[in-house]
Amino acid sequence: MSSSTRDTPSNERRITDLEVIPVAHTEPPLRNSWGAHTNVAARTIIRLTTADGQVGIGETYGDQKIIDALERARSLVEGMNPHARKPLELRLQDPMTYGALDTALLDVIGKEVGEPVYNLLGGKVRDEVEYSGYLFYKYETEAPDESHIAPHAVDSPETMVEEARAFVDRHGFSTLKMKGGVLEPDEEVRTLKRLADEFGSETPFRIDPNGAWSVETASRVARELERSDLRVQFLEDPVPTMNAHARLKRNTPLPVATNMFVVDFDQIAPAVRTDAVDVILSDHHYWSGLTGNVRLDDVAETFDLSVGMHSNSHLGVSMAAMTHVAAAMSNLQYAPDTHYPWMVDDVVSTPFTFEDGSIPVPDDPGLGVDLDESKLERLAERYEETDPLAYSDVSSMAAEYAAGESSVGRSDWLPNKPRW
Ligand code: GKR
Ligand code: MG
Repeated sequence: MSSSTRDTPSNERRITDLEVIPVAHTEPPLRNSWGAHTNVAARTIIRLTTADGQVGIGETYGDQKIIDALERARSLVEGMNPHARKPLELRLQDPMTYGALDTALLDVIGKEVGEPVYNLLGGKVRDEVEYSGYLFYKYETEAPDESHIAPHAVDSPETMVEEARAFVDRHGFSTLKMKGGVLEPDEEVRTLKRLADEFGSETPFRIDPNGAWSVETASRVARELERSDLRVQFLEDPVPTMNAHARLKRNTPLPVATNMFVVDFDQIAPAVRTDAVDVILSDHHYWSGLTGNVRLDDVAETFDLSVGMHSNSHLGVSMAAMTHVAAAMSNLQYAPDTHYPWMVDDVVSTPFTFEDGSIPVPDDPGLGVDLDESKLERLAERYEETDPLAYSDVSSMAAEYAAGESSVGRSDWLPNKPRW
């Protein structure tokens, strides 16, 4: 079979301009098993323009590596037909770089054909996307204003219940995920039990220690949770490796989810072969964009695996992208995660609000969100002025600790795993 790289003749529809715009936004000092979020963090906004003036936007991580990769992709993107996504994916050979462009290309196409992005992904199977309320232990927030939720330190079961109450009252979440791997495992179990006392044991819970526990510790925690009346949806990355998950799964009937050891299509086969996972957490930022996420949804279903959705700190463009793709994923069985309620800055004209913990799927053509030029400019200037650490690069969180550069800096910090 001969292959062709001829994608389309239409010149006015071609991409003429790729803008890669790093921005800096404020973050609360959320804690995890690597360290804590920095006060100012980086993201990258992608803007594509076609010869006839159509604009498409995307958002991705903010580290120098992705910025450089997007800059290197410029010669492939400028001049391309926005519909020719597969050849671009093949030429890039990099799911993360492609993922950033895929969202912006689908936004262009959606506006061109007058369809919301979910319809380009096969159509929506839900009208609104329920998100989980993502709870974190945290340090005290510096200079909070009324938009900050839980500004005080959250470092005990009691303070976590206060945080969760504020979260649920403000956004209406009915599924709760707690970031673990911060306090002693028994203290984190005690926190989950206190949350169940507060919100009812029928509330679905998840805990995600990001691989901070050994198989032995995780097995003990799992037994404790099985004995409780907590409704545990899954244990998320309780242990550090695929092999450790396979061992853990022999010790517990609780489902196991991951966004750490199955992060690429190549890793699905070994995970299935070793029975290491029940739920793969998708993420369009690194699973080859929205297109790749729908592919993952189908592949996972073939192997009787469930799908959820992972998040990192993100702004409104990613919120829109996540909502469109979640609407189109028929095998998505768990409320996706989002860091969005923790964010105080945004780049979109109309930031999203949760209704009973859900976001209605936007029906306008494309992603259905626009950039607010003045907000974008302000956050882009801030990036230039502050040279923020990119949150996606987890080593930067550890580095922040090591350098002791922030108010939470600790020079003795080593995020080695398992920790307990
Ligand atoms: O934002 O601190 C955080 C999370 O721990 C993040 O690093 C993870 O990528 O949320 C993520 C997860 O589910 O593992
Ligand atoms: Mg996780």
